[in-house]
Amino acid sequence: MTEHSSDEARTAVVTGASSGIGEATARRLADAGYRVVCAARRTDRIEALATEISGVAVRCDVTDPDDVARLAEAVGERLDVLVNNAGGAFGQEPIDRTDPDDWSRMYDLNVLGTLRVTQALLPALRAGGAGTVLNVGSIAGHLAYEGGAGYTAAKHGVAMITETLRLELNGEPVRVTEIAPGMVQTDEFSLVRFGGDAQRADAVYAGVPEPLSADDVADAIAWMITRPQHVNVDLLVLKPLAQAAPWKVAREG
Ligand code: 8X3
Repeated sequence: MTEHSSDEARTAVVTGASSGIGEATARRLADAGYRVVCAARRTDRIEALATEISGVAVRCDVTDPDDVARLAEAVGERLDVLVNNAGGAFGQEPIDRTDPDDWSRMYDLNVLGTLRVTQALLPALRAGGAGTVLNVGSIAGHLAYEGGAGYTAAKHGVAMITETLRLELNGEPVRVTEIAPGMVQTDEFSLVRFGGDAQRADAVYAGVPEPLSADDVADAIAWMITRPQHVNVDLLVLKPLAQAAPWKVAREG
């Protein structure tokens, strides 16, 4: 296995780094000694974050192949870690009422976004000699829930990218891993899902004693990444104590 010399900073790319799990992961990886390339659409946020953690900000919308090509250019020839975090849900309607346009957007963002960035950065991960691809999936990628089909379909797609890539890279020095969080309370996930309806978004977490925080997930991601390179955490499912399933949450009050 190729090892890096101790004075050479390892580099990690985090997509969707402007908020939530992505931002928290960028901070955790910087704490762990990585030079973090913070990629997202909102340049003001990633520039502030990059300044704070001595990283680099690269504007990147993962649904835009030109942006992804520019990200790969900014990364250069060698890369150690890719965290495919950019993603999200649009809508939560039953199948008989769900909007196919929401499904297209979710597939483009979650599945094709992960594919585009992975394809573009895989050469640098291979060249680094000790790479890791970590896909931020969801419990929605491993089960079904009512109203969730568009999102669960997309996250199942992410899970299959993870599984397939691990098979295809077998024998190469690149780990392929997935974290599958359940209920995580972030500023934006549910608000985006419900098109800015704060009441609907707040109801998701109502009475839940302690949903996961973005930092709880980032902590687990950093743990997965900082295992010795021969240890591949295939899949880590992370839920708050109060959640047994998407539809089974112990609420107070
Ligand atoms: C978010 C978890 O249960 O809302 O990825 O689908 S869930």
